[in-house]
Amino acid sequence: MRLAPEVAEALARGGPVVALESTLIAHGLPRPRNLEVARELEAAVRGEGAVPATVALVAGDVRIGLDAAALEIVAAEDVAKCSVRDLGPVLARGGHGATTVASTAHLAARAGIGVFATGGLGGVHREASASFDESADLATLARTPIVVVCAGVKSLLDVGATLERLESLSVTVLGYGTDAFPGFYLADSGHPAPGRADSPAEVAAAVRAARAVGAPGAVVVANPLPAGEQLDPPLHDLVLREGLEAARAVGIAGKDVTPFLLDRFHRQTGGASLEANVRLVLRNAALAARIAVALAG
Ligand code: PSU
Ligand code: MN
Repeated sequence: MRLAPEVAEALARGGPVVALESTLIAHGLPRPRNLEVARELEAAVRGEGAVPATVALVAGDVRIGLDAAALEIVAAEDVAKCSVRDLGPVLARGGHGATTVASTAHLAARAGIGVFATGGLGGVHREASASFDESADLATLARTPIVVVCAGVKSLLDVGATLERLESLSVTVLGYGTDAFPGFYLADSGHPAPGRADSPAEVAAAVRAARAVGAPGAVVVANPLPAGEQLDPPLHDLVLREGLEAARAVGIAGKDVTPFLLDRFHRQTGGASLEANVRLVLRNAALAARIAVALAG
């Protein structure tokens, strides 16, 4: 694992560090906006007094904190989407890889980082009872002690089933300033949040208490977009229904489903979903930094 000097220095003094994932950059956002957003995410973390550590595989190395050249590789090239099971083979052949929530959380925790920001978690896909398609994000969070700030789970998933699996897997889930579990592009998924916290200090207190009793997994902080900044709900529902039909019609399956539907959303909403996606990840990065500061204090 190669830690950027700034990240290594912050961890050595117990300072606040926020991990950021790279699948969101490589496969969740269109070029060239993705590179701008990657830089804006790092700036949002710095703006709240923490050090950003974007995680990726670059030429066969695990990198925790990317320099400008490495960030450009992740944003510009056709890098593989790597979950935890893909790390070994991609590293062994000296390849590049974009890390998902699962692999970013795993690697960040190993590096000693306690807080991670993303857009939306992976989860249980619709029709998973037939396809068995459930993101490795869930099982990984069950055994990875890290705080994950997200805007809920991506609305293209079965949100209710994902919340049930998070419960079975003993993953703590807190709505941030809300009793409603957020719906990624939408402020409210229609499901209640299992728990609630209203400040970074409250999140930090819950995390410390969970660690003190040996709870092994992640604490998910679900941070909603304000209602005024969400995607128009009827437009969302229409584009989602059409997108799910299109994915089925052209035979998109497995790890290609999420990038296919996100890209389709961005095109079918005239960029409105892209703007909502960018806003929510930036808000999550800033909140994650405030939580990291609270935990370090
Ligand atoms: N959040 C976003 N955009 C994304 C993702 C999250 O705003 O592209 C990525 C994350 O890396 C997550 C992955 O781990 O989607 C889930 O993919 P799958 O459903 O194939 O497990
Ligand atoms: Mn999957």
